[in-house]
Amino acid sequence: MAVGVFDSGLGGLTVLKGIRERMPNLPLVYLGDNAHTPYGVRDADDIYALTCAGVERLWDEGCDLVILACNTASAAALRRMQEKWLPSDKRVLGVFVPMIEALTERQWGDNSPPREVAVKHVALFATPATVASRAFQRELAFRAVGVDVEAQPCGGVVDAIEQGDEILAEALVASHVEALLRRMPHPEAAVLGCTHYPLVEGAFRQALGPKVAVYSQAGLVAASLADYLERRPEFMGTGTESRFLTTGDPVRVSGKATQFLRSAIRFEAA
Ligand code: DGN
Repeated sequence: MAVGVFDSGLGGLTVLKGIRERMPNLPLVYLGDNAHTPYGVRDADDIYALTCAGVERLWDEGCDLVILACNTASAAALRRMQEKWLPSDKRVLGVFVPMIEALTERQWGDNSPPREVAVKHVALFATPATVASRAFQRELAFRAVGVDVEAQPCGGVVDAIEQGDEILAEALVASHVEALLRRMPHPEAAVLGCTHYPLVEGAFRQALGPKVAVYSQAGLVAASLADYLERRPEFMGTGTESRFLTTGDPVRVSGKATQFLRSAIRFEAA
């Protein structure tokens, strides 16, 4: 048994890296749906069907707990999936809640009514599908009142990162940040709501300036998972080996992933 990590492609590797830094011996099985990436431009039903197929594949691998390391999939599919599989002994967790808990200074599982929080103006950067879903605002409203969210769909950034075109990715980030700051000149916090964005976090920070607190997911999701496993050790898994599966071409995906994380990774066919 291992913990499953699912993503539409390579972006979830930033979350996997965060988990490994925090829990180096936790066995993980990563599944990238590279055959169908990117999800960010698909409609919600399509994303739901692909995400269910990916998670079920990880269950076949013995992963009773799966992290959806993709905001687009979490936004379109997580709530529906959690409802569908609630009666089972399997669990699926997403990447929004840890970030929103950090933003609203809440402990995991604190279901008290929404309340005033310190942060009042939040800039959200995410894929067009995540922004269109309004899932971030919905989850935030369960926990906080009086927070103004300005969302920027960052078209093109994921593709530029996947193609390894750092210059284009950084130029797109700068123009998306500029567009958002025209609508909300002084956010106190910026949320990087896409698992690809830690790879261009420097460009976000530079364009936003030093006064904006940047919330990036890898560390937050890892901390939240560590906390969850402390309370639910039955999901911890056995052994220490991690595996990497892809619905795409394993040789091509291994090459890209190695470039992406700057450390050697070998994918197998899912
Ligand atoms: N990394 C994915 C996310 O967090 O939303 C987006 C990738 C994609 O499929 N566009």
